[in-house]
Amino acid sequence: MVYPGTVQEVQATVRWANKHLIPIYPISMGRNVGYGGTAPRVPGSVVVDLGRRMNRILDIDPENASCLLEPGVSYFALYEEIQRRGIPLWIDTPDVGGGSVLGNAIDRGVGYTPYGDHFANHCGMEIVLPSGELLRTGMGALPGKDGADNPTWQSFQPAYGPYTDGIFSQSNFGIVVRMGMWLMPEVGHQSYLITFPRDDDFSDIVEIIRPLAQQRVLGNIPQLRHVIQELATTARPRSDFYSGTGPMPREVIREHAAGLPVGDVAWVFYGTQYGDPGSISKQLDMIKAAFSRIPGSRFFLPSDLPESHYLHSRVSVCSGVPILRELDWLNWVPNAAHLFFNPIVPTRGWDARIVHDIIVRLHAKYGFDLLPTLCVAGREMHYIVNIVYDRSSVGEKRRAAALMREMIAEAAAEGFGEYRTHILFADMVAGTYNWGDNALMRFNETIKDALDPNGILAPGRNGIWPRRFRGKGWEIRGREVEEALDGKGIGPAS
Ligand code: EUG
Repeated sequence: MVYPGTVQEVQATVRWANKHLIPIYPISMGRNVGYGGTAPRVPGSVVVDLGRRMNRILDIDPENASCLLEPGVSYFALYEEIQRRGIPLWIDTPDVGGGSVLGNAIDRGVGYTPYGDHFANHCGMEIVLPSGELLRTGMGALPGKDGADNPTWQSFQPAYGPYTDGIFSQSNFGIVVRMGMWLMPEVGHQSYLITFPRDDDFSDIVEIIRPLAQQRVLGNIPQLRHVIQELATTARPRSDFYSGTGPMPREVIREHAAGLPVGDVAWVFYGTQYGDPGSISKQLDMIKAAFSRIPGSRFFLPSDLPESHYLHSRVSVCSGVPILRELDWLNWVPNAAHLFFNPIVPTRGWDARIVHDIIVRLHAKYGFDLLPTLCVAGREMHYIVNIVYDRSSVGEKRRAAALMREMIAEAAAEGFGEYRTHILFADMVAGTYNWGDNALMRFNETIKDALDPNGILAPGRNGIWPRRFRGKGWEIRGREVEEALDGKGIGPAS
């Protein structure tokens, strides 16, 4: 591990790695839970921990409503600093607030205020390239007066020429050491939930969400959850509800849901509206009218539900207050760890059903409870599956890995691909984006080899292998995942 404290120390580390041909693996704060945490893909890599010492908030600009951050600034730290200074701005936090603002944005994470698309709300980057050179993108490329930062670096994203920022997200082309983020002016907000009684209401719910989202009646990216999550977000273990093995039967979920605040339902929609009270009330009228087309749907405000109900946590997250409540479902099994499977699915009832059916069938086949959360936008939804497994059991880990592999392959065969994945599945997911004889990966490899000829920066990250490693047995395309779980690791030597 190295803990650089300055940009110059990051550059020195990169130059050292080039000299000795030792792979380095930058992390920001290393949470990345469900996606591989701090783990480098290649054993023997030096992890460059940018979070420990490069954790300064370099600027908060109340007029421009933006900030400039180092990689080690967490959602909590940014939130607390804005509160301390009394600035009426919101941050946007993902479900779990312990991670890095910069790291989540360049991994293209999601939050739940109107600024929830984190990458879309970043503005300007400073990047250490694999050569050790320093690059500023956007307006930052134009020097400010007398050596100052450019005054519009955090105001206009693309500036002039090719828009380079995208290639530094979900990649191993550079180390982002500074990044601007836009902040949202505080506004009134009202969270709510709507329940639907039948599992088969799924397609109709999706069809109703689509126009509401496209018209921007919905205020944020809402979440649609299955009622089993009402059990899981109580933080109680699964064994409180069911002592059998295999997925919890639907009747058992029903029986326990009946005793919980929203009752024996199938799907729960979590939304939030923004604005002044009059505007919110009009928005809610439209939303209630739209969903009332589904017989038996019911609308709840936080005041209708006990203080312990998960909706109260959504009030925080959806108004930019970071919390950790979402991790409660890790009590579900003993020694819990988790993996995410996240296909991008059109916001259309029919397509959603195809993916949903694959996921339901394969969870049953491999004996895992399906804990789905759908983050629904107007044209696509991130279908988030949490596979929660007992990490002390090699057998469960193997089953979880096999489930992942099969879901990736079956979804791809129907034309659906993941937006992000765990480091062990990066090659497989990258391999599904293979249109035109792998044109996209060949393009990525061309950039990788040009920028990082020694292949020192995060080899294998997001499935991109530098020439020095390519085709030598590092790629994980199949059963090697399960085989690696006995602790021997993966690579040409194992
Ligand atoms: C969640 C959402 C994500 C993700 C991982 C987890 C939510 C869990 C939209 O992206 O990548 C409840």
